[in-house]
Amino acid sequence: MNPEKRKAWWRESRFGMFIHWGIYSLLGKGEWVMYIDRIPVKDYEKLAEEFNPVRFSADEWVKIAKDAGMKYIVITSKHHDGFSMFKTEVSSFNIVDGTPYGRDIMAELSKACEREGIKLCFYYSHVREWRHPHAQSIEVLEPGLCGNFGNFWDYRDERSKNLQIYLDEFVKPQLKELLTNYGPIGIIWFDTPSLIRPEQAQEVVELVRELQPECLINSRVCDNESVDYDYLSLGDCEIPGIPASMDWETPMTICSWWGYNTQPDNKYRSPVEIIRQLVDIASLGGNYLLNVGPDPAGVIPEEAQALLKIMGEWMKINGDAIYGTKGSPFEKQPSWGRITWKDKYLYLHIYEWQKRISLFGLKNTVKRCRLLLAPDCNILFKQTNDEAFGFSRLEIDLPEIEPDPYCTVLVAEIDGTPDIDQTMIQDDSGIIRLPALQASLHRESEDSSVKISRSGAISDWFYTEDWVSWEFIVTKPGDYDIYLFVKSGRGRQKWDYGHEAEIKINNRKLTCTIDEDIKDRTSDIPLKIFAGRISYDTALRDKAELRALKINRRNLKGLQLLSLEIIPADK
Ligand code: JFZ
Repeated sequence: MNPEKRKAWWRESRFGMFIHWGIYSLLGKGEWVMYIDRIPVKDYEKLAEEFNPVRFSADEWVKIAKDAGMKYIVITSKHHDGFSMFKTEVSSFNIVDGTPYGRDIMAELSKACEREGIKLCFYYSHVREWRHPHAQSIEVLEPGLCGNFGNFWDYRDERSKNLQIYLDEFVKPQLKELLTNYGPIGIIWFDTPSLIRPEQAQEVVELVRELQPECLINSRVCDNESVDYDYLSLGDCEIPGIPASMDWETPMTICSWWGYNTQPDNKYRSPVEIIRQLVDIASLGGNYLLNVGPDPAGVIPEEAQALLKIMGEWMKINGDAIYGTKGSPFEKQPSWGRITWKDKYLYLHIYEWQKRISLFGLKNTVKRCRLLLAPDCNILFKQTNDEAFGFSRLEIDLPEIEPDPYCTVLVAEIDGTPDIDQTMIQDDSGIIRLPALQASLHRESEDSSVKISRSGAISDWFYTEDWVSWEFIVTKPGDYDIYLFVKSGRGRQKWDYGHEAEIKINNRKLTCTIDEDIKDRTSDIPLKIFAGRISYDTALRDKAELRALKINRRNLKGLQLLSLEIIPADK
């Protein structure tokens, strides 16, 4: 099966529902409760005797997903607790044989999804499990540091665990059932591969390919790149800082937890947050898999339903700007919002409504512009070419209407595939943001490993021989303050600081120290380091060169630069 063909429906979908549901919902403390409370298997399995979700309705869940604009559903068929949410011959610890409910919800979901044209997909925890004595537990967290995320309270002797037994006796027979008994499956969404060996994982992949060649497999099947998969699952709730060159998906919670949680600290996201997450991710070329955690009765919590209803209302008007689109053709996102595109249409997702927006570097001719929420509204725009610097500018006058409270989409029809001059030009905000992603990396150390990480920061910058530079156009003379934005640690995550930097810009040389009182730093908000003030007397092309005079790397993080910013002194 051609991987491109296999992924076509998934790329078109862009937006799916994740569902974490299991007997753990009875305790209202999320899907890790068995591990966190070290509940012995013999006690945990008693939960199944209480599980009777009489209010479950497959039709209702599928309608909620479809009305929200979601095109696929990934539901936990078996999570780390080892309870199977489907009829299985492998273990009686399952929803049909092991609970008073006795119904196979996956069979009901399969029929409802088929009726409504929604792809049914299964999450499956194939390595980490707390019930089976041979499931994996030790995990390598980083060089020299391991974590034990298996059941070490019932099964203390790690040496007696044999993952192959678990894979052969439990996992593979269950995958056969999941890929035989429920019709066409869109994805097997593997999770937490821990220490499964590549050859073991490849056998699992081959089994899926053999049973359903069109079924997608995500990257969490194995941590080793040699094993075949179809797309990258980012870290939980991870939104990258860079457009990815491969297919990827962000799994996102709609509140603080994946599984049903009644704790007071469980907070739901806002409508603007989830809508802009969807747009941010689509503008980077990814899929958004938004999770709900149904309660023990089988009901999706009201707060989640309310958010999904708002999302659906937005998608009804703006879905064209998401489905089947590609990430922004502009390397630099505009200050007013995000961009997606498909065919001959650029979709301008406007977060900050204003009188006029500009777009620089578009070489295409724009034929017409219209608002998705008001297609008949006449939109005035003009395209000019700057004589001095030769860059093109599209200016669009935004009408005096009530914009969408979350994101207003304007579609610009152009004369073909986007053709962009990626030169960095000062935009209407006056700020010139030079992202690491668009820097020229000068790797002049023979041990250089400097690169751009998924977060969009320069990473592995350990040697002062390496340096970075940008070229850009200043259109507005004036005084500007120069800042470095540097990625730092969050909570217990370590980072490095105390670096010395030198910036050459506008024939000036500025220096600064990248430091911070580490003990107080708990958020991952970037460090904003002032380097100095410069003046531009005229519009010009300029170049910024950033060198490190000193780099600390005690935590093997080095200088993690996110951007250099040239900010009008009066801002
Ligand atoms: C795993 C599960 O442990 C969790 O319960 C949930 O199902 C989530 C979707 O997946 O948790 C992870 C897995 C991977 C990362 C973080 C949490 N990661 O790669 O950062």
